Amino acid sequence: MTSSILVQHDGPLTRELLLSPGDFGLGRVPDRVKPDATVTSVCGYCSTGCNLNVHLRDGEAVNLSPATPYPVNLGMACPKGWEALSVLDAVDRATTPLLRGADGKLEPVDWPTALNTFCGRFKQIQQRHGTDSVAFLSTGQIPTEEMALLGALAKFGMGIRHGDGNTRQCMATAVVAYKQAFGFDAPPYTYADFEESDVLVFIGANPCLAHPIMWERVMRNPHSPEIVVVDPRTTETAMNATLHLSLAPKSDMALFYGLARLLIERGAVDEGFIERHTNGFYEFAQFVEEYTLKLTCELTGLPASSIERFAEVVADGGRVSFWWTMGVNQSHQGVRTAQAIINVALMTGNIGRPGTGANSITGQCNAMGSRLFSNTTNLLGGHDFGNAEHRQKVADVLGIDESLIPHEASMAYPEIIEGILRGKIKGLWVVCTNPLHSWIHQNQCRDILDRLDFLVVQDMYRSTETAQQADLILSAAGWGEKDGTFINSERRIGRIRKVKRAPGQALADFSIFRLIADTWGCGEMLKDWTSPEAAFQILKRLTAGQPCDITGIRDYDMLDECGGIQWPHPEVGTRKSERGTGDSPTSDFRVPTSPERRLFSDGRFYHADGRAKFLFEDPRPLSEPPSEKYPLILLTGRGSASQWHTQTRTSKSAVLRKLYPQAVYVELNPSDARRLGIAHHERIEVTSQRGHLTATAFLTPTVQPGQVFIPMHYEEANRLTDAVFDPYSRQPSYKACAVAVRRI
Ligand SMILES: Nc1nc2c(c(=O)[nH]1)N[C@H]1C(S)=C(S)[C@@H](COP(=O)(O)OP(=O)(O)OC[C@H]3O[C@@H](n4cnc5c(=O)[nH]c(N)nc54)[C@H](O)[C@@H]3O)O[C@H]1N2
Ligand SMILES: Nc1nc2c(c(=O)[nH]1)N[C@H]1C(S)=C(S)[C@@H](COP(=O)(O)OP(=O)(O)OC[C@H]3O[C@@H](n4cnc5c(=O)[nH]c(N)nc54)[C@H](O)[C@@H]3O)O[C@H]1N2
Ligand code: SF4
Ligand SMILES: [Mo]
Repeated sequence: MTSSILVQHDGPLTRELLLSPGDFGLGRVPDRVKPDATVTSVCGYCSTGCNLNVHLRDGEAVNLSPATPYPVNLGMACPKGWEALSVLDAVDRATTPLLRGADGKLEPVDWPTALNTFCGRFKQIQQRHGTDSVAFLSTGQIPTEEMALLGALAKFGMGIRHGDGNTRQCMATAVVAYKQAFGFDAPPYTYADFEESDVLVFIGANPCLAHPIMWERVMRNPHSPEIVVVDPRTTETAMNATLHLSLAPKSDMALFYGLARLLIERGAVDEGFIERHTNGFYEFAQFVEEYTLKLTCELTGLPASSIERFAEVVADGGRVSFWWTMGVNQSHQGVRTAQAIINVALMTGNIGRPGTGANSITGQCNAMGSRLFSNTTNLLGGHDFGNAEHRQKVADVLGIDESLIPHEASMAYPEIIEGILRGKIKGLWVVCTNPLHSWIHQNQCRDILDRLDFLVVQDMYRSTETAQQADLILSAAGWGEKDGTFINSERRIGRIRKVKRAPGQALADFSIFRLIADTWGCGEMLKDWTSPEAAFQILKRLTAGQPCDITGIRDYDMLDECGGIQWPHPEVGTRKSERGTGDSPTSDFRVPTSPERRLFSDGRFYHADGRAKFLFEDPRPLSEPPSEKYPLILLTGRGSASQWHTQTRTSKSAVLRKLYPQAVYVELNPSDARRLGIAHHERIEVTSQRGHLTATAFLTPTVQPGQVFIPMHYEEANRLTDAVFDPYSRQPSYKACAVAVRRI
């Protein structure tokens, strides 16, 4: 059955828009699947990318269980994955579009009204203030096909030049660090490396609760590995470490420079690898001379014995892998910190071999998809907006005029926010992210978004902090209610499936983008993007010849057959049609040689000369050091394995809700509490220069004296944080600002 809706387009003209079968209908069951069968789908929360068996009755999902043969999770899932279906039925789902009326209330409207209002208001703003006065903010949590369609529609169809994603809050640092060091944004590892390492070093990462199934893979490592955890807090992960380096916040750069110096001193460097495959080592070696053990101890607050032991473990340990996440990326000097880690992996030759690597773990289910295909910082397919050849190639594949492609990347998220403050941006379209909870320095952010002439929020729920402030809410289907692919942390492309009907008139983001294209008047340009799978075929062609080449993936079914496929996977040989022989039609699409593949096994990096670069710089002091008035350092991050970000989804599961505290709490060291006269579970106030919150005190020795920790899942956390950014990646430094705590 094909549904259709009528849309008023440009005044009197009435157009009929076709939606793909199943948009309003029953969950689409693949033709060959029985209505009571089981289908698979990759989990829609974290970047681990576990595969789930979804059990159907009459074509609709009734339950799920972790998939066993999949090379990622091997039959395991964490609580969020197990509960993925239950969050879809919440009462606060946006079941129709909602428009703010003259009385200031959000009222349900039909899709034609919503689409006409969307296009009418944004066009009006562009006419009055220029095309750049409308921007978008997107996400790492929708399928690649959807984010690519959004990027193409907004930038080539609607003339929007500025759009960025919540991946700026998360991954921008790793992207820039890799691009500068390796020549392309390329996390090199495969999850088998967790099991093959002799030494695993986790820096600013708490996989025990943020990536529980990756952590399960570590627990399966048969080599009794040394596990080094670099984190100011004694996290769940640190409790499982053989060595915990509880350093001063944001002193990681100094630690890794000091480590590099010790390794050079001991002769624990791989001269052959450095000589053949890198540039800049000798300058780097000279630079780190200054980082004596004494200075490193001063800068990190660590005892000499710990740092020496760290060097010993890395030097003598065999295969060493380095894994970092938000403790590194979210920093005023994140890029150089990530590169301080990369430098140590390069100089010890710990890259390209099993059990090694300088490995940034991604966060969201499709962070990697957004890095390559969101058309924000990179032109579609990991291309460069500034490169004329790249623009022509993309234009040719899409069948559009090259002049439609901007010559520069977008403004980054913080510049978009600043653009609103300065009155340059008047219209904002927010897709699948919740900035009024997650963006830094919340009070300022709220005030800034208030200045917009028109705010559109496209979300599954109408109750999010940002949706509540919107002028128009577009009701979106979520994970489980639509088709597409995600790219996980080890570059594995996996398939997600529609297994449930979206509530009411909620539509897949893909369908919403297509309807907007038609209403805007640029539908013709995107006419080949007829379905997620058709879009996937376009994306494949865009990657030809790129480091992320996936032209060798035949179609969605091949992803299922192979247990997901890691990029790169280029097509081999020439096409059958060109050869004109009777070869088997699938011979161009060979199965990957191994289900687990890592990059750089030949030592060749993506810079023109094939070499990786050592990059380094003097560390800079904390942007807001503790003071007399604000004597404590606030750390923020994930609070439990059962809470996801701003909790719009996980708070809807009765099972998950039982697994974490419902109201905001603050972890405080008992010695600080004693000094401040604060008892366990007492109400306290936390204040920074920018705002305050009241919370329950949770006394624990897992935070150091002089530090407090607040999970980011509570809306209050970002009232305190400071709008400070890494200069290269523009990623916010969420994890260090000065606060004061007092009893109420
Ligand atoms: N349950 C759950 N899982 C998630 C998410 C979630 O919301 N909930 N979110 C997903 C996403 S998008 C992401 S990005 C990842 C994040 O995954 P992680 O980065 O592992 O999680 P965080 O808790 O944000 O930060 C990790 C650690 O950094 C430490 N840290 C703070 N400052 C410093 C410092 O200066 N140096 C060092 N070395 N460490 C520091 C913190 O104490 C914290 O323990 O998790 C993903 N997985
Ligand atoms: N203080 C502090 N702040 C932080 C962090 C920190 O460590 N400390 N971490 C930062 C990091 S790493 C991240 S990634 C961000 C995350 O910040 P956000 O992206 O703001 O967090 P989410 O709650 O994941 O928001 C996703 C939104 O999309 C909606 N949604 C889910 N699925 C779909 C879909 O398929 N379609 C549509 N249209 N909508 C959908 C959800 O309901 C939700 O409202 O937070 C950042 N903020
Ligand atoms: S570890 Fe991540 S991908 Fe796996 S089930 Fe949990 S949330 Fe989903
Ligand atoms: Mo993230």
